[in-house]
Amino acid sequence: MKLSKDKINLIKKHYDLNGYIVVRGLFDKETILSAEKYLWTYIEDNIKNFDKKEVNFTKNGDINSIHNFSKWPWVKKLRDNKNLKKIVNKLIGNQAKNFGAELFAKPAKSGMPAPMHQDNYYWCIDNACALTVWISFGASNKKNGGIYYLKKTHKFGILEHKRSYAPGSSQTLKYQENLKSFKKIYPNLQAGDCVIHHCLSVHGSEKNNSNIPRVGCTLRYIGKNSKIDSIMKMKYEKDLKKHYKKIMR
Ligand SMILES: O=C(O)CCC(=O)C(=O)O
Repeated sequence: MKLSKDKINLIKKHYDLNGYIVVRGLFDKETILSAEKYLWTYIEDNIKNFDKKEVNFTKNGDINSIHNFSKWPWVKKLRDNKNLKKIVNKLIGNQAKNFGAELFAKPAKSGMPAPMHQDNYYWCIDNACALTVWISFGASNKKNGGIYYLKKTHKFGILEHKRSYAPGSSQTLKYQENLKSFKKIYPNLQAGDCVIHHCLSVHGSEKNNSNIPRVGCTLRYIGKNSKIDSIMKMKYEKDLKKHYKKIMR
């Protein structure tokens, strides 16, 4: 179904206001089912080709996340969704460029948390003109470690972070007590729904203690004129080295 101009304008209005927006049924369930069916065989066939640092396992040895997942052929198919293209270009405000893809597989019972953070602390985009489309492959909610947001925090600029030593999420907000007055909002998602968040929106996710896996894949975008800020990146990479030194011992 083609999204109307009015609907896209409304999506932008809510995204600008809150720093994230849920888009229900952006992908039909059959598409997501086909993608997920192929996902696990693709991982099995390619596990040796991934950079070790990019793959995180739970204590049970199941895959929790893969941080450079752009080569999965379904990434291109998902990106080609016409409604998605229109929304992303509208939200970014100029022609959007691809900026990678990730898998957050968060298995039942053992799926690991993503500590509270802002994506741009990792990405280091100079004008913070960047976003993530988090696509749900099944149920994602508070019970199974669904992603949460602190509303309107994208308006604060970049906040201080510190090393978290959490596998797959090396950084977390340094002064979380300052954000205690913000309620965590857990979007309740089904297969094919997605949530789009600004790269400065504070967000995270908790452990998956439930019996239901919480699988999602992200598509990331930056503005046509956005660049990586080399000073921000140098600082981040210095921290990242220390993170790996500790967790890969
Ligand atoms: O899927 C998750 O649990 C975390 C995802 C996340 O932090 C992100 O997409 O930036």
